[in-house]
Amino acid sequence: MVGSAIYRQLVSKHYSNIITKNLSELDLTRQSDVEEFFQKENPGIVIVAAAKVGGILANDMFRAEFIYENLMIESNIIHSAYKNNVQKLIFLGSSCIYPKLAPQPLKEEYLLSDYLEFTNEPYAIAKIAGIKLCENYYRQYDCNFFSAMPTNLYGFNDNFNLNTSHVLPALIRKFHEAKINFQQDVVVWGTGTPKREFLYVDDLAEAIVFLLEKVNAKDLYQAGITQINIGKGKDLTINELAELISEVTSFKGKIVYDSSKPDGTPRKLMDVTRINNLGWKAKTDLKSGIQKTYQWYLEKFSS
Ligand code: GFB
Repeated sequence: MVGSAIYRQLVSKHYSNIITKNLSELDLTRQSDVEEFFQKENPGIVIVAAAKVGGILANDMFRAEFIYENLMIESNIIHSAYKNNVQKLIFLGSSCIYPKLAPQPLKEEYLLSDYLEFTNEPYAIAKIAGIKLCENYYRQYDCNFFSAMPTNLYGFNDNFNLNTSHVLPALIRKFHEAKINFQQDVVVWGTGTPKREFLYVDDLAEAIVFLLEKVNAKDLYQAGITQINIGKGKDLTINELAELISEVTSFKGKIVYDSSKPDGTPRKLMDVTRINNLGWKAKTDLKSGIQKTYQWYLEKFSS
């Protein structure tokens, strides 16, 4: 989802020589394959969007895979980027790197100030290691490598598998299927009270190209931070999200909560003052982003 959105954004801004690889072409967990790829292609700029990702249940169930694969992917890419003199590298993570009970909104400075949330601790630890790789390759080798942390994302090419997806695509699918199958209710996990912030993936792609063009590693590290937040600066409860998706999909039944499923972090609202002050702001409002994503889902999956 993220890689293809960044690709679309680069193409729309007339960038050329864009190299992309999917998993079947290059397994980023294999060190020698990654080394060979860098030697052959010799990229000038690297954007690390590749990662093992998933929703709250996938993070909790596949804990070993989430920490192992993400550590391997980022270590292999960042070290090869250093060895091949890459001019700029942007590493992407997630808002779950911040402590579970950090003050809100989440400022960049709150990294490593307290304990992480249990369900996504393996993923968060791997992503924090990626941030620290970039920081320390800058400190020791002067590499122009830095990290950007998007909030929860959604949009075209999202994962709609109900066991592994994030909440927003899961609810689009659940409400749509409930409507076409004339079901009376839709089951939403947890209590509905946690708050989340959602960013449309094409807005994220625009932010990444903005950072690519305007920001360098030293700007962050000299300001005393190691990663820059990307978000909308607005959140809502899972209950409010469910009501909005129910409206967009025209589902007329009831919403039921399954409190046997985890809530995860109570709230993770990004403080986006820094990126806003640099001159970037998210454009897409949540309702129209959900409408576009639902339309894409219908074209892709609905007969
Ligand atoms: O999006 P989500 O899976 O991940 O869940 P996180 C967000 C909230 O939505 C949780 C609730 O409180 C879920 O219990 N929820 C309600 C649902 N219904 C559903 C449903 O049908 N499916 C899903 N998936 N959730 C992930 C992290 O956390 O967010 C990752 O685990 C990463 O590491 C990612 O940071 C962005 O927002 O809780």
